[in-house]
Amino acid sequence: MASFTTGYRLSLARPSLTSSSPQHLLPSLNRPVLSFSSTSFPSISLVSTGNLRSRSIVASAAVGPKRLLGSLTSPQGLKFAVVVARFNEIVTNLLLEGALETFRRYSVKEEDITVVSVPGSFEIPVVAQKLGKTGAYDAILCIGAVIRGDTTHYDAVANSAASGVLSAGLSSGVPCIFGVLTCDDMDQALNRAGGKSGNKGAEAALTAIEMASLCKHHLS
Ligand code: INI
Repeated sequence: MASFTTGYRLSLARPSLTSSSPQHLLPSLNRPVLSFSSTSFPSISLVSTGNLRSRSIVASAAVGPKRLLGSLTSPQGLKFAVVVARFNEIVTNLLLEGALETFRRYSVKEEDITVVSVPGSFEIPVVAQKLGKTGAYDAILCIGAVIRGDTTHYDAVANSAASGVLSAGLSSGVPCIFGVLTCDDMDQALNRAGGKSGNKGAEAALTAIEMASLCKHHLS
């Protein structure tokens, strides 16, 4: 039985389970902090008990469903494209910096990253789809900033970007990650681009690594 200070109690029946990346960088503590290096890991069942503060997750071999989880710690060989909009580039440059810094921190090599620039967020989906269909990338990270301002253009651009990025992923079969901010004003955008609300570009890069790993190592 191994105990984690997060409040998870985890019993491992086989030593092939390894703890994953730093926990503060995991998307949610409600997810088990495990990663699997190959598809040969044993079936596990996760049983959640207790309240949120003392949640207990028990993993045991040979019972229950196989769980697939992308790894943040072994990005070797994964290739990424980043499609970044120049509209509101004071914001999108910061998001891009955050994403590239995260890729660096998680040992993604520079030569495995291609950055493609487009005029605005509306143009992101078609390029993401084309990049996905080349088969050269394991995930496409889409970065933009749509800021409401005074015009109704906002809704059209924001909705098109969101549904377009979704359909680019579905039609190409390559995860297309939505790193497009949709904000009421520039202050809010800057807060989410490295200000007090963190950097959404960095968060989206983590999502890209996890999804690329999941799809390449477990779903292809
Ligand atoms: N593009 C953005 O990325 N963000 C915006 O806030 C924005 N606004 O508000 O107009 C925006 N418009 C441009 C759009 O993405 C296209 O480039 C343009 O419509 C040409 O297709």
